[in-house]
Amino acid sequence: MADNAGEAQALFTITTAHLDTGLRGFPVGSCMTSKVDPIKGVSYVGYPIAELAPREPEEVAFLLLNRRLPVGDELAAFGDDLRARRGIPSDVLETLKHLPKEGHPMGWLSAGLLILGMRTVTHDWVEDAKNLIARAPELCAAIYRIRSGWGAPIAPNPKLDLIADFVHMLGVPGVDDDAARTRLTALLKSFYNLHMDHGGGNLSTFVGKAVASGHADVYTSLAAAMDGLAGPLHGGANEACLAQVRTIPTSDPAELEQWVRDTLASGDKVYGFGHAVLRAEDPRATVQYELGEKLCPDSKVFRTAANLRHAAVKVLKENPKISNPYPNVDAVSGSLLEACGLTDTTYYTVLFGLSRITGIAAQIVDERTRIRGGKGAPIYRPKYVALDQPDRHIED
Ligand code: AMX
Repeated sequence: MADNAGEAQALFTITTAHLDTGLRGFPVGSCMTSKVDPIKGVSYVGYPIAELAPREPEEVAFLLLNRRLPVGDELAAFGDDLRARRGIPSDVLETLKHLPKEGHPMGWLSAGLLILGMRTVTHDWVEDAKNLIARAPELCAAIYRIRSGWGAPIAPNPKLDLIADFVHMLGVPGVDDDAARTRLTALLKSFYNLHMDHGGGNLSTFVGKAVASGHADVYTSLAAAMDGLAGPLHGGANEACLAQVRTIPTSDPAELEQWVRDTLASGDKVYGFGHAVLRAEDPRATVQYELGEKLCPDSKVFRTAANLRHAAVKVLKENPKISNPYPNVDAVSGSLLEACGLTDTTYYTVLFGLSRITGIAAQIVDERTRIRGGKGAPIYRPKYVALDQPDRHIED
């Protein structure tokens, strides 16, 4: 498609029935970083997500930015490049201290991105994207620490790689020995890789690219993208899922099956199951179930989520209207985060955002500097059909 985008191709027949359906499934652009297959799930530049999950996050970020894996000393050089870009001006961190504590952490993230942009923007798409990828961990860690009252922000440690440094800068109370830190780092590296990108049309990515199409800078575009991610129908679902798992009184498989039946009968959703596009278990869930067996097999909340994997599918399959009875990415991620020491669910979307910033920034770079022979996509301007607006005149 991208190679012959100039030629008209019949991808879709648009009728009035498509109005007011949230652009669901409309082909509106091309994406070079990732694609979502209903059965196989997401792949980044052709690599299945399960193969990328155990890699170093810098390697996966390099893949999205360059559309190939690093070879030779390129990974080390990219790591050094990101390291050299770290460091948030102290007055930006100072400004964060004045944000309202009752505001949701996603509001803080959006505000933080705008403030950071005001101080550090270069207006070069590639430079700003890399700077933001390098600095987002410090911003997110500072948001956690200041808003939660954990203490002053912790400065980056240039000896550490991106996510190990994030864990260092978080300084999570209770995660204070080497074993606990190693466990949280392993989890967050995987979490970061799994959440980086998910095709071009998900709400936050679409919003980020739309704002960038007006030539707003990377920071402004990513702030808008994070506003899109914040809602419970998008990035906020992991929070809702853990909240539900916490209420389940049992991890016994037979009792879980009955709990699913009772939940459906009450009209509630079984969070973490189903998907608008996928029609099989999300490979990002599969990776996380396996990781949980390694990192926290005895955690009660993880055991409940792991046993629900089978009990829920069995019951949801009995309902023919449910297109996909299988676990999605949110089925177990919250349980893992809690088991590894991050217990405040209101920050889970910030962790999702920290990772998704990388994918959206990579897609913005593609759309602004590579497509249409480097000219970039024109400003977004979809058509809204005027309804109930006949020509009228004011009578004297
Ligand atoms: N529990 C209860 N009912 C469910 C269900 C679930 N897990 N999954 C689907 N259904 C219901 C739908 O609500 C819908 O009911 P309706 O006809 O009365 O409106 C019917 O089954 C058919 O839905 P569908 O075509 O299978 O899915 P969809 O594309 O309309 O919705 C999704 C997809 C994810 C919103 C839905 O499966 C759901 O609500 N799941 C639970 C919430 C959840 O886990 N969200 C996270 C999704 C992952 C992500 O994007 N972060």
